[in-house]
Amino acid sequence: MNEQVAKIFNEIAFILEGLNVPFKPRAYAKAAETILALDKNVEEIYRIDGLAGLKQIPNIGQNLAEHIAEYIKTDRLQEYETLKKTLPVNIEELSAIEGLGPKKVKILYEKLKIKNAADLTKAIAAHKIAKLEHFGEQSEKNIQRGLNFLSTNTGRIPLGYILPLAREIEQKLSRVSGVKKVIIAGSIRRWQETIGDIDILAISDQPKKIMVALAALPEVQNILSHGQTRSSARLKIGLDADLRVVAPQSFGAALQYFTGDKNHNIKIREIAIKKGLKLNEYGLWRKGKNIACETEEEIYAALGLDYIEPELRADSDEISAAQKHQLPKLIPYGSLQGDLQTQTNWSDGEYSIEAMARAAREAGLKYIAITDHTKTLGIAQGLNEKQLVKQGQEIDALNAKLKKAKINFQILSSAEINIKKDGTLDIDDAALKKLDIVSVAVHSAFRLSKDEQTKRIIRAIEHPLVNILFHPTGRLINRREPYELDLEAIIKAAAANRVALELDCFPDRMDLKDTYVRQAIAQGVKIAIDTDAHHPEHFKFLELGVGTARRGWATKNDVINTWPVEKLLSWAK
Ligand code: DGT
Ligand code: CA
Ligand code: CA
Ligand code: ZN
Repeated sequence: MNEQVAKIFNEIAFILEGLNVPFKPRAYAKAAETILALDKNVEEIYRIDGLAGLKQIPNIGQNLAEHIAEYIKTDRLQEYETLKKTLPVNIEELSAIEGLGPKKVKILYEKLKIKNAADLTKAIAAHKIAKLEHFGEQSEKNIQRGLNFLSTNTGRIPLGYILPLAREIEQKLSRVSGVKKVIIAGSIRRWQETIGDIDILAISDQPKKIMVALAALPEVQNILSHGQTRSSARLKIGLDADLRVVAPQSFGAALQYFTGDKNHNIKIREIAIKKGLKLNEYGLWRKGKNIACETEEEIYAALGLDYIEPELRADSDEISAAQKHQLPKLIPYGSLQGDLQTQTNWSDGEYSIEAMARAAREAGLKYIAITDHTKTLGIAQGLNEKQLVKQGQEIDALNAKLKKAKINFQILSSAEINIKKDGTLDIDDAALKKLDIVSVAVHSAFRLSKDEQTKRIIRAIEHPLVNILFHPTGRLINRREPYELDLEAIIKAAAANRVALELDCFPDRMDLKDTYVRQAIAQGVKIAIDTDAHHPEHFKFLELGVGTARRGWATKNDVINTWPVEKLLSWAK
C-alpha cells in the first residue's frame, strides 16, 4: 500500500509542477518520500489509529491524511483522477527519460499528444520535437539519447563497474563515529553479474549519525527517503543505495536477510517454520526468544544446514545440498596464478608486453598469456604467422630477462585466433604449434543460424591444437545478445576434446555466465578465468571471474589458471 500511495503522490506532484502551482508539489513529493521509508504499512496505521494515526507521520497533515484514508477506503483518489485528466500520460515512463521534466512532458502532450515513450519515438523520427518552442535541435538530440538508453538498458549495471564505488562508500561509512561495522549485502555480496542497487548494512547504536553521513557523501545526489533506521539515496551515477542500521544482536539475521536472494530467503524461512522456529531480519526465534542471530553461520547451523556461501544463495539446489553436506568447496578468491587472455600494442591494446606483464605481476600473478588478435579481424591490425614468430622472439627475450633477475614470472606465447565462418582457423598449423597455448574465438558472422553457428564452433573445438575457446557466447551485457548457439553441444564437444571454456570476466562480458559454468564443470569441462585485459588496470577484474565461477559451483581444480605454470603447459600439450 505504501508504494501505491507514494506513486500517486509523486504523480500529483509532477502534474502540479507542470501547472506551475507553488509549494504544493514539494509537499506531495516529501510526503511520498516519507511514506516510502515507513517501517509500517499506512493501511495498518489507519486501521489501528485512524486519521489521528496518519497525522502522526512526519510531513502528513490533515489534508494528506484524508487523502491517504480516502485511497485506503475507496481504492482511488478523487483529486488524482481530476488532475490526471489534464495530463493523461504515462508519467512513470516519460519522467524516467533524461531531460524530460513536468513542463516539457505537459507541452509534448498538449502540442503533439505524446503519451508514452513509443509516441515520443515516432515524434522524434518525424523531427517534430526540434520545431517546438522551448525545445530545439539540441533538446531533441538529448531526448533521443535518453530514449536509446532506456530501450537498451535494463537498469541493471555490470557488477565490475559498481564494485569500486560500493567499496568506497563502505569504507567511508565505516569511519563514521558510533559505527561498529559496515557491510555491502544484496546482489553485490552474492557477486551477481549485474546489480539493481547497493544494499548497505551497518551496526551502530546511533543510526542517525550514519544516515546523516550517507546524505553528506559526495557520491550522493539526494536522499529519496529516510526513517528511524533506514534510508535510501540516489547516487550521482544514477543508481540507488539502501542503508539499514541494526543492533549488534541482530546482525547475523539482518545480513542473512539482506543478502538474499529473495527466493533463497523464503525457502530458509520455511525450513525454520518446519522446525518450530521463526526467522526474520531481527533474529531466529523460538517461543519469542532469539536463539541465533549474531552470525549467519549460527543461523544456518541452527537450521541443520551447512553454511551456504552468499554466491550460492540462488534458490537452485543449494539448500538441499547443504542438508546433505554436499556443497562443493568453492574456488577461493585470490587463488588464480595466471591470466590467459591479455592484449598488447601488437594489436588492439595500448601497452607493451612488458608493461602488461609487470602489471600482472603487481596484481599477484605468476604468468600471463599474450593473446593478440590474428589477421582476418578488421578492427584491430591482427597478427599473421610471421608476426607471431616475431612476437614469440620478444616474449623469449623478456622471459630470459625475468629469469636472469630471478623473478618468478613467465610470459606465455598465445593468440586470440579467429574462427572463420566455416570453423577453420585463420592461422596455419605450423605457427600454432609454436605457441604455448592456442586459444580461439568468434569475432565475425554473429548472425549464423543456431545450427551453423554451433557446427562452426565445434569444428574449431575439434581442431587438435586448440586449448581454449574464448568468450563462448559472445554476449555483451546491455549491448549485445549472445549469438544463437546450442551450448549443450558445445560443452559436450569441449569435454570430448579436452578444450577449456573461458569465463571472460571483463565486466560487461562475464562469458560464460554462472549457470553455464555449472553446466560445463558438471560435464568435466575445465574453465579458464581471464580478464581480456587491454590495459594494466584491467587485472583487477579477475575477482569478478572468481565470483562468477563460485556462483557456478566451481572448485579450484575446475579452473586451469589456478594451476602452476608447469601443470598448465603440460595440460596444453
Ligand atoms: P538487485 O538489487 O535487484 O540487484 O537484487 P537484490 O537481491 O540486492 O535485491 P534488493 O536490493 O531488492 O533486496 C536486497 C535483499 O533484501 C534481497 O536480496 C533479499 C531481501 N529481500 C528483499 N525483498 C524481500 C522479500 O520480499 N522477502 C524476503 N524474504 N527477502 C527480501
Ligand atoms: Ca540490491
Ligand atoms: Ca535494495
Ligand atoms: Zn575477443
